[in-house]
Amino acid sequence: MAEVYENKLTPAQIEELAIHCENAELEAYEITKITDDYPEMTYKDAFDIQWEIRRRKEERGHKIVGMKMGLTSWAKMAQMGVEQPCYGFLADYFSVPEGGEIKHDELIHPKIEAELAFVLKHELKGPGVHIGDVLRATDFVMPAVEVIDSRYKDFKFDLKSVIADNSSSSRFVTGGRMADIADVDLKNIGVVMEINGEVVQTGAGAAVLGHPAASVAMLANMMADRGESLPAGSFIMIGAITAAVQVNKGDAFTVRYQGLGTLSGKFV
Ligand code: 0L1
Ligand code: MG
Repeated sequence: MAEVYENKLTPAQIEELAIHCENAELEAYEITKITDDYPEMTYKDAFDIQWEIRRRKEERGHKIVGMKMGLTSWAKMAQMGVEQPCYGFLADYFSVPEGGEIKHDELIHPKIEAELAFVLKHELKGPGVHIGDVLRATDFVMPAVEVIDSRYKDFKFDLKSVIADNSSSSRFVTGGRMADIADVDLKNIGVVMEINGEVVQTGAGAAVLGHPAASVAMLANMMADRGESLPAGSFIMIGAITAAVQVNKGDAFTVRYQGLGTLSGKFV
């Protein structure tokens, strides 16, 4: 796709849009989707904006502690009206301890998603990475819950706007039991999400691109478009197994993962 390699925005516009999207994240206010004002922008522009946000955070001393895939289920792509998955990065301050509190006021309109995370023991470098490569390179898998918080008003966006907004990344919780992939039936693993003690979502691993490892392979191949790879030790969230569920101040959640324990947290 030529749009992955071409810019229509200038470096100054990319920097300005990175500041625009990042300020909305840091100060928790809504913006309209940026393609409304820049309809000509390409996928390359969108990823350049995301990578500029990442550079700005690193410049301020933050560490990038992982990557996430988003929109990896066909149901979610259809629901959000987009045509392919996307990726984003995870900064150190996105991480919330297991059982911890998430400050609702720091976010705009958060939703939670039940996910899994892969941790690599070998580098994955695309193009051409497939599920077999991912399984061979995986050290262990573990449960993860993502808190997404699109900066766009009413979660109304298109794929380019989402990519520029770091794929709605905001917080994540991980923990539970780490497991060797040989001990987990990744396609069939069941998850049950409860909010305030009520079951609100259930799902199975295959909801993510047919197999959770396919999501990691896709990430490695997408990053190869920029000459980037996933080094050994990378922490990668694969995208939602369940639909995203809106959460309010005071809500407590528990996500049960078949054979891998539970993750919980509270919005305060
Ligand atoms: O799947 C996800 O992690 C969400 C990606 C961005 C789209 C959204 O905010 O729903
Ligand atoms: Mg997600």
